[in-house]
Amino acid sequence: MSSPEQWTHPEPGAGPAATAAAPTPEQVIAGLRTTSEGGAELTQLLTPEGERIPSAQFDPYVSDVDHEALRGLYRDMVLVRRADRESNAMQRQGQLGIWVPLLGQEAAQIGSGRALKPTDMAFPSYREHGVAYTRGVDFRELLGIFRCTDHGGWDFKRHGFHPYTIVIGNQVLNATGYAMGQKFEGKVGDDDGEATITYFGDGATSQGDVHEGFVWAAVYDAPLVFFCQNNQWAISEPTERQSRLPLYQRARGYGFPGIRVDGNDVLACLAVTRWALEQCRHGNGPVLIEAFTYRMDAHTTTDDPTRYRLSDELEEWKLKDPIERVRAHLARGGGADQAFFDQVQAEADQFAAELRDHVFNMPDPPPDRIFSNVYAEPSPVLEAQRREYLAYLDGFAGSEH
Ligand SMILES: Cc1ncc(C[n+]2csc(CCOP(=O)(O)OP(=O)(O)O)c2C)c(N)n1
Ligand SMILES: [Mg+2]
Repeated sequence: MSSPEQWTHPEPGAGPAATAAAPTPEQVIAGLRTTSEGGAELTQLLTPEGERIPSAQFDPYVSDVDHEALRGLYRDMVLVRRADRESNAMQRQGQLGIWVPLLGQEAAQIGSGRALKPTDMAFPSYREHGVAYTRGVDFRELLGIFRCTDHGGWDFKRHGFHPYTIVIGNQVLNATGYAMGQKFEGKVGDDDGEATITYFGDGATSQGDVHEGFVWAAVYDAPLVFFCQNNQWAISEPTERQSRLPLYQRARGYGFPGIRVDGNDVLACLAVTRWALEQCRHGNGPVLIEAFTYRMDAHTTTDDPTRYRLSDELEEWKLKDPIERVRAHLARGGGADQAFFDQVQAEADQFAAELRDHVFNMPDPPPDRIFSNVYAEPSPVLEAQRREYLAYLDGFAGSEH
C-alpha cells in the first residue's frame, strides 16, 4: 500500500481539511505507482517466476496438489480467460449489452472457487465468472445476463452459487444471513461442516452493507469467508482512496482473522481459502481474505481506464500474470510439456467458438417473461401488470416498430 497519510493527515495550520485532503497530481501518481506490491504480509506460494515458496502454515492445505492437479488449475484459468476475452469481443461486436471483464483475476477466482465443497454456498458480485465456472454454472447461462435475455437463470441451490448482485456490497448481507442460518441449523462444528463465501471488491469495503455484514457475522460466529478481491480499483477510484490501512487489517477491528494473499497465485488462493473455510466449518468463523490482485482490463466495457490510470502500472502487473507463473512452474518442474499447453489452448479456442455460436443464436425471450419467477407464489398485482403490458404491446400490432 502507499502512504495515504500524505493527504489524509494535513499539516497543522495547512487550512481546512477538505482542501488539504485533495491530493495533488504528483500525490495521485505516487499513490498509483505503489499499488503493485502487496508488502511483506502477502501470503505467496508461487512467485511470479513460478518458483515454489514453502509455507509451514499453508503447505498442508495443498499437499494433494500434485502436477496433475496443478495442470487442472492451469486449464481452468486458461478456459475462463479465453471465455472472458471472447465475451469482451462479442460485446464490442454488439452481441452483448455489456461485459464485466475478469482478466487478471483468474487465480483469485479459480483458487478460491476450487476450495469450496458442493455443500458450501457462494455469494458473488458481478465479476465472478471464474467462480461460477468452478460451481458448474454453464458459461452460456451467464452470457444470457449480458445479452439481456435473462436475469440469471441457474439453479442457485443446486450449484451453491447465488445470482449475481450489482448493488455494491449487498450480497455480503445476504451471505451473512445465509451463514447465520447454517450456524443456527447446526451445520457447523467439524470437518463435514458447511461454510459460505462471499465475494466483493476493494471499493465495496466502503459500503455500509459490508460493515454490517462484518458486525453480524462476527457476533454470531457465522461460518463465512469474506473474500475481497482487491483489484486496486473501484472503477476510477484507487484503493488508496478507500482505506488508510491494508484492507485485511480491518478484520481485527471486528474481532476475526484477516489475511492478505497474493491474488495472482492460484496455489496460495486455494490454500488460504481452504484454511479459512476449515476455520468456518469448525465454528471459528468468520475470516476475511484480501486477495491482492489487479483488474487488467476496464471496469466494464462502458469504461475507459486510460483516462485515469497509467499504462506503466498495467505493464508492471503483466509481469505478475496468474497463468504464466503456473505455466512456468509446470514447465520448469517437468509437470507439463508443450503438447499439454497446446492442447489446453485448442480446448479453450473450441470453448470460445461454442460460446460465440450460442450467443449468436440465443433466442429473444417472450416479452412477458420479465414477470415470471419474481415471487414464489402467484401475485394478482403482477399478473395485472403482465396483462397490461401485453395489451400495450398489442397496440403496436401491424405497425413497423
Ligand atoms: C450501491 C452501489 N453504489 C454504486 C454502484 C456503482 N458501481 C458499480 S461498480 C462500482 C465500483 C465497485 O468497485 P469494487 O468494489 O472495487 O469492485 P470491482 O468492480 O473492482 O470488482 C460502483 C461504484 C453500485 N453498483 N451500487
Ligand atoms: Mg475493485
